[in-house]
Order: sequence, then C-alpha cells, then structure tokens
Amino acid sequence: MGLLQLLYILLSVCLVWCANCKDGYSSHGDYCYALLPLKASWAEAQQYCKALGASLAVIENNDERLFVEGMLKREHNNISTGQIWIGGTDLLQEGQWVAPETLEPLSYFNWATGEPDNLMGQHCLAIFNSADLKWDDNLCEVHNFALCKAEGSADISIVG
Ligand SMILES: [Ca+2]
Ligand SMILES: [Ca+2]
Repeated sequence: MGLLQLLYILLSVCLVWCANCKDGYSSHGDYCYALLPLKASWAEAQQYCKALGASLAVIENNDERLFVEGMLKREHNNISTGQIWIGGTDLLQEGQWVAPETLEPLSYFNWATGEPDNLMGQHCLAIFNSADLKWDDNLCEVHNFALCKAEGSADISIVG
C-alpha cells in the first residue's frame, strides 16, 4: 500500500471519527451545541433536543458558560426576543435543580440578581436574553428558544 493510499484511508476514517459536530452545531470540548430555531415550552424543547439525539444543554462550569455566551451573542439576531431554555428544572422538588433525563443534581449556576425567585411557581431554567446573559427560573410553559447539547460522537442532525 502506498503512502498516499494510507493517508487517504486515514483521512476517510477521520472524516467519520474526527468530525466533532454536524452542520448547524457548534463544537466545544467533547460536546456539540445548537440553538433550536423555534420557540417551545421547556418540556417540548427537551423533546425536540432529544429527537435530535441531544438534550437541553446543562452548563457545568464557567468555561462552558463563557462558550455558550459567545455562541448566543453570535446568534443574537435570531433570538431577539424571549429567553433561551437550558437544561435544569426544580419541578420535582422546589429549589433542587436537576438535569433533564438524568436527574443529576446541578452544581453550577449563573443566576441573575434576585433569581431564582420561583415567581408563581417557576421551575424551568433559562438564560435571560439581556446583555449579561444571566440565568432565570421561569414558568415551564413559556415558549422560549432552546439550546441543545449532545456528545460530539452522537449521531445528531439539525432541523430546518
Ligand atoms: Ca421553582
Ligand atoms: Ca424567575
């Protein structure tokens, strides 16, 4: 086998295994992120993410938060109104925030001042669409944009 043939085979394999994210997704670390191009309730948004092989994005640390903020700022024209749903709910037990699907307790937050306030029973986690992109608990039935997150190796595809 010639060197070029070997390189070709390695490149072909890499196109499958090295590709981080499909079109429409942004890559960060081992994960791919996509903004849903529609507004939905938190539970509907989670179902849409799931249908794409993803889940509402659980933001786990400062580094990941900064990446997401950069992404949302780039997408600003597409999310001019409303908030952005992310992965987190305290629906099961007030004040105990857990991830969708896994129900793992969340340990990282970036609450806006005065949040979470549980106003009229707010149990779903969103990012305020404001300059500092801090977090809010909101009513789960509100229709917002949503951020999906999938493992880079997952077979995911984007809608629309
Ligand atoms: Ca709550
Ligand atoms: Ca709130």
